[in-house]
Amino acid sequence: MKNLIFEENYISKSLRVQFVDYLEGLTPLWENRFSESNPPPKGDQQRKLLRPVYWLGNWQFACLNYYHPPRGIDYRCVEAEPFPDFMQRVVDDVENKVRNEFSPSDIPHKWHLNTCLVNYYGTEVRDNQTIDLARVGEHKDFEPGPVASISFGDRALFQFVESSGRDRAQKSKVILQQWLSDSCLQVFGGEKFKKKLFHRVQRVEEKSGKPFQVKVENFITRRINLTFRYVPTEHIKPYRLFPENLQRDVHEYMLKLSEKSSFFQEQIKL
Ligand SMILES: O=C(O)CCC(=O)C(=O)O
Repeated sequence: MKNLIFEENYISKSLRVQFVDYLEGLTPLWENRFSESNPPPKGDQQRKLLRPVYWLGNWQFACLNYYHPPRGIDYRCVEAEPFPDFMQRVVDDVENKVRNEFSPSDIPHKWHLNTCLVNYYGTEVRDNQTIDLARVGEHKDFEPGPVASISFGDRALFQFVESSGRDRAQKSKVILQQWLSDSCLQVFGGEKFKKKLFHRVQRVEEKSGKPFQVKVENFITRRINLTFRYVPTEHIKPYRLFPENLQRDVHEYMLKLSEKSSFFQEQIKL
């Protein structure tokens, strides 16, 4: 049984049009890492994330410190918009693949892909200069079970690595790498790829010359990646049930989202 799937051209041309229309229509947020209730630790400072993001299913705001079991589970996941129908059908197909191909011991009880992080990769334009921000440092995804990723746009060099930890003098060891191309599917799970190894995006090519029409000021998007994950539903709560200080921390973001989304307009009516 496997715990890694890679399929090129998984998304058909007509489905791709639906995805791109939908993704270009979203208004991603460029979040700050910290907030009033969660200030930067000593020696660190407030900063923007490396890229704009959008979440479906639940929004894991960076300043709420993301979903991080076993301890970081309460008040991390704010209920967000459901997947649109066309996307849910793709997700159903991916889940079937996983159930057919992965070992049952690598699929948690009740696992289903109910969360999606959309990452927008590209270049920031600041003071007439361009700054390439198209990468992700090594990390693990802590949501339980397999994670499925779908990519659009320029190719990205994705690597599974054995981390060198805090020893910056030493490089992490690349165990497996894969170019993630437009419309491909990648799924990873299990002890090795999900639990033991870290993963990262080393770089994104700049070849297609066809940036996406995404509504983020001063940012040119050349790749969009969606990662589908599972968060146990009892750990997802509507905004109105969050403690007041945490509501305050994310209120500006909720307001911004509600400008374009009737779902978030309802959520902020306390
Ligand atoms: O962009 C990608 O291919 C991977 C993104 C990723 O590592 C993540 O969202 O955790």
